[in-house]
Amino acid sequence: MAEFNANGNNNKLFTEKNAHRRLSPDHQHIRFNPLKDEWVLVSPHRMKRPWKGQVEKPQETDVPRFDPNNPLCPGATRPNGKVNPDYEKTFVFDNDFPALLEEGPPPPDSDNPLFQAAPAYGTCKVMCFHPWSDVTLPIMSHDDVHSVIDKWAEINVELGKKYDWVQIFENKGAIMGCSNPHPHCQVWASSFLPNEPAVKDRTQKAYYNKYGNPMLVDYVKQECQKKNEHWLWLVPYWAVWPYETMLLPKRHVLRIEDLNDEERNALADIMKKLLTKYDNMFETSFPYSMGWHGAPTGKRMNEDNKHWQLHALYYPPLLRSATVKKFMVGYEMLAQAQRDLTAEQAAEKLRLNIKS
Ligand code: H2U
Repeated sequence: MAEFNANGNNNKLFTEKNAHRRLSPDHQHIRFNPLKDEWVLVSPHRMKRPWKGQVEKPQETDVPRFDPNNPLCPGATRPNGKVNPDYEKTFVFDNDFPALLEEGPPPPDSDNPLFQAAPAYGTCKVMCFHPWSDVTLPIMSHDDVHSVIDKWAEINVELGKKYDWVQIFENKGAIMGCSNPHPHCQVWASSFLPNEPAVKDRTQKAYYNKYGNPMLVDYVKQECQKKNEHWLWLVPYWAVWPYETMLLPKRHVLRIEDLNDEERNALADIMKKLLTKYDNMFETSFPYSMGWHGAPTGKRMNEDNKHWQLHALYYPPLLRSATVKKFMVGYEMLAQAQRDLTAEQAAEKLRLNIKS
């Protein structure tokens, strides 16, 4: 299948800059995601069809600033009897219902290729962004968002000493399975590299070995615009979710803790801007799952990881309005991901804040 237009020269990777812009915005095609080594079917003509499918409930809007019964609030007692401190910025605690534990018996060895299991150890944390339940990142102050970024970096260092992968992620909105409206994210650290980063480790390494540059650093150069000196926010060429976006440092950065203060400030700025754009898109507190991917940690910390580039991913589920979501079912489950509007159309709508 079509590969990159590579000519083998590290400094002239692509024979025609922005050739992808010549893709028809009206006709179906498949696009390659080099990070995940998979294809997405793009069918922009489907945007014309009328919507007769499921309509979701509107987002919860009347969240009280403080609810003593909300286990994420300052001073609240969690179901296990632990009392939260009266925190004023961020607050991190051990998840009371963790998916990964630090210890446990390993599964039995098996020489049968059809029945393979391996030990899995780890720890899960919950991180509250702010003491108030009625705020979200885009409406928090720049300083408070900066504190969140600093805390993300700190956790990555702390858990990265022991674990090979530290997954920082935020589920926002009930539609994304978020169980609590209080602004928070989760951190799951594991003794193993989960599937998504394992594939990205392989693809980025292969690209580096072939072209001599980190894949996403080359991608930044191709897509770069000047608005933010340190960060690039874009709908990736290979996006699957309608308004999926990626946030990339313009400099080659391996992990979140490697960001300098200027880059953290610029990140707080761009996060507030992009999340405001999301909220304005369908005039709702925009739901999404987001997370950070950077070079592995733990025993992989001292390996050669220069093929990695730090990036954040935003996967919002909405398609047409605050209440019409994209379903990843049917063809997506059985064949491959499919999207309607093109990545370029989605980017234009986000840029101009036009509803579809
Ligand atoms: P969501 O980000 O998907 O809403 O998850 C919130 C997490 O908070 C969830 O993993 C944890 C849940 O286990 N939690 C606690 O650890 N203690 C509580 O008292 C409430 C929720």
